[in-house]
Amino acid sequence: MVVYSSIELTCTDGIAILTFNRPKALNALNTSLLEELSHALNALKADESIRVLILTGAGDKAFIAGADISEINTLSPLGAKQFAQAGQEVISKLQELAIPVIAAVNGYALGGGCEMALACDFIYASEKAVFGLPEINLGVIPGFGGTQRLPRLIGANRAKEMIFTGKHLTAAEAREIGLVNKIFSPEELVVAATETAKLIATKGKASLCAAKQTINQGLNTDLQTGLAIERDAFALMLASPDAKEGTGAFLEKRKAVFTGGLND
Ligand code: DAK
Repeated sequence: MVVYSSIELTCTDGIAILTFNRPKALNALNTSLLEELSHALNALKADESIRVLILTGAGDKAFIAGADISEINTLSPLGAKQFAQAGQEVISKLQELAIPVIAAVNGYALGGGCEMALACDFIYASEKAVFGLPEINLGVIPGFGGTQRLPRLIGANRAKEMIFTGKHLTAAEAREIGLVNKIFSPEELVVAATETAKLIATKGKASLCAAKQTINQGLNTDLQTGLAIERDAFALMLASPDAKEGTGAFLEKRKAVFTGGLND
């Protein structure tokens, strides 16, 4: 069991909860946190038993209040490039994780924190959540994928308004524009995310991962290519042990029990 200092990782019944754990700095992203996150994502990728990941923040104020300003303030141009590369790599690694990932945003999700949530498959928020890309106030622009993932999710016009103004959005405003799926009280947030994760974890791991990959690949291509990707993935899934179990269980009028892994 690896002991981390800037994150916490717990795994129960196939559900991993990764908590950003620098509450005194509102869980701001520094190099050490990014390195630990990268390590944890590698470990989760290698663990066949993990079916869903939830990300959340320690304390009651923040998911992640952005990149650690005290660290980026000291960076040389080369250091900034290395920091950007580390951040982009780890956030891409998160987005490319085969299993579903839910962001449970419990407070400030600003800058790199908002971008971290955007790399998850969907976002649940507490009533206290605040979203924003305030980089423009620092004289820079989003550097961890915000200029690319936000417009894909909420549309270019709304993304431009958020990025040009740097304004904060409440949880309700974020839900209205499709950034957030659902809102809960702070106490219920992780419980609700875990309930959804448990439901997802009852599905076949291979078909979950194929659905995620197909949606993500399709978003970056034209409809015809996307449909071709879907056809191939569908055919592959139909040949899987989980498809035999799922269709067999329906015909036998019983509940399906999916035990297949990604290598079956
Ligand atoms: N970094 C470091 N420390 C932070 C922080 C941050 N982002 N945000 C908050 N803190 C610290 C505060 O300094 C304070 O520490 P102490 O003074 O207690 O030691 C503590 O957390 C509590 O914060 P406040 O006292 O400010 O709390 P308030 O409730 O008054 O305000 C706030 C909360 C979230 C509105 C405020 O803290 C705030 O505006 N924080 C900064 C938000 C922000 O601008 N975040 C950065 C966005 S820019 C790059 C790629 C990507 C990025 C950078 C580079 N490369 C291409 C190189 C990403 C950039 C960003 O994320």
